[in-house]
Amino acid sequence: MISAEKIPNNVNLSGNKRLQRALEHWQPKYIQWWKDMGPQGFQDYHQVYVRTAISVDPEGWAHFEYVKLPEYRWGIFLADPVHDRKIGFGDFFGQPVWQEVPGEFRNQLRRLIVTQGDTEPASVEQQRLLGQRCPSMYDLRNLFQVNVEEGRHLWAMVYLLHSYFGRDGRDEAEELLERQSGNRDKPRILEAFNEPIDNWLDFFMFTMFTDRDGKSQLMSLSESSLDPLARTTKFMLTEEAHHMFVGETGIARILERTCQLMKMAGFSEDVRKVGGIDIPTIQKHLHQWFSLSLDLHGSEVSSNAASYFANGLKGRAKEDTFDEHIVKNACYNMEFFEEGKAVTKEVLMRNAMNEVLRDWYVGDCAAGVVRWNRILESHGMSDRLRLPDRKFHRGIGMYSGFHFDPNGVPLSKEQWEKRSSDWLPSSADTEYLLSIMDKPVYEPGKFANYIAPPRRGINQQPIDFEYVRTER
Ligand code: BYC
Repeated sequence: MISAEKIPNNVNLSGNKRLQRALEHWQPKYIQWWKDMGPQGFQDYHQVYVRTAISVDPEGWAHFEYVKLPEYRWGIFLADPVHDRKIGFGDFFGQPVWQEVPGEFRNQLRRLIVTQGDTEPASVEQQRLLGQRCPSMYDLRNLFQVNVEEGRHLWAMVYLLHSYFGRDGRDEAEELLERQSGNRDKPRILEAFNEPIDNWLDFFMFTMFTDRDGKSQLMSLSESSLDPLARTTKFMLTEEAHHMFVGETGIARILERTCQLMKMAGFSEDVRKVGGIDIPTIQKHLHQWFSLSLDLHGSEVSSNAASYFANGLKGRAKEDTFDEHIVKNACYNMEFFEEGKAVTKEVLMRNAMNEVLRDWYVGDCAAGVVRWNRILESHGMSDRLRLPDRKFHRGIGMYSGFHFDPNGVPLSKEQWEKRSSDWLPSSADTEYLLSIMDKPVYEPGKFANYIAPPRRGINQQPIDFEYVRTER
């Protein structure tokens, strides 16, 4: 039975028979999907110290308890309404926001919501084997926290589909559980969500860079004229922040440990000899996940993006910080690549909205890399991590048919094939990473050799707290 106890919510679920009926049908399929495709080996006998959102106020969304993963209370929450909210951009600027889906934008909105929704279960699927290679109980708990919240983000999108898109929405909600990350016949919609994540370096890079695309996309959807979409995505952002924390501090702790091991090994030694992760390998994984996440912002010149903006469906991150919100005639200077050369041309700003959001995203990533480099600096290391040029290793958009090195220098196909394993993880790198992660560390307070402990525990608990306990 569907109840507010089982499904914490602030959408008056108990008074909404239509939504209850739709969820009663969908929820058992979701639980089955979670058991089949969620964290493997941690469904039946483990209790995890996780945060559950039970309301949107500061105390409510950070409620901690031990939970068996399939019994997590996936809830439905919208950020508080803004009184008298008006459309903040596009052709309908200044008009009241919509509480229902306008018929003419139904397909576009459904597509945006489905695309967003598809990424959430995809990431859980990508990460389902990681628990068996965890570097500590603290990290294991963080992985599961991220996983259950991605599950909740799927619920958030399914709530919108069930409430505002009738039969089509219900069908889409089912399909969200049918596509599978990496499946040849029914893959997930966006490319980065079909890539395997089988080691923890990939996981931390993913939560740093790909979850940050989640942040930029959710920020732009939280500007939407469809008020329930805006309020749903706004609340999702509070949870997204923790995911990026997991990624950023995960890499920071690996860097910390790498520096310690380098010193122990006498600086010139290969840190792999003492079981650490060398900086070139970290840089390669950064290249991989940053470039895949750049792709997630779509093509540089996009009529889809122009139309989303014009119709008020998807705005810019922090739309209210811009001076002008209609953006009809403004232009964007974009770097094209023609006949082997970079050429700057003006593009109508509305058509460049994917690139505008990508600019915001690159800035946010760059700030994180500066923080990582402070760790290297504090250990007296001369190595630095850096973001590659945005033309590097692109699979979507106008650079995708060409090859560039991490500095953005054009390369022939042959040059690229010769050198790409210097810049992107090779099978030997993956093999090495799996070799140092082959045994999970389940003892409270113990950490794998390649990663330093965190500065503090979760929810003011000690670092050696039993974050995941086993039922016998
Ligand atoms: N892979 O004009 P274009 C998150 C398709 S992450 C494959 O370039 P548009 C999370 C596109 O569909 C955030 N295909 O693209 C993070 C289109 O197809 P059609 C997820 C791609 O529409 C971690 C064609 O190429 N949220 O939350 O402007 C863990 C040309 O379209 C890709 C969203 O994405 C790709 N990467 O923009 C968990 C927000 N990129 O029309 C969760 C919703 C493009 O030719 N989505 N294509 O059939 C959107 O706003 C837009 O769909 C996109 C693409 C920004 C993704």
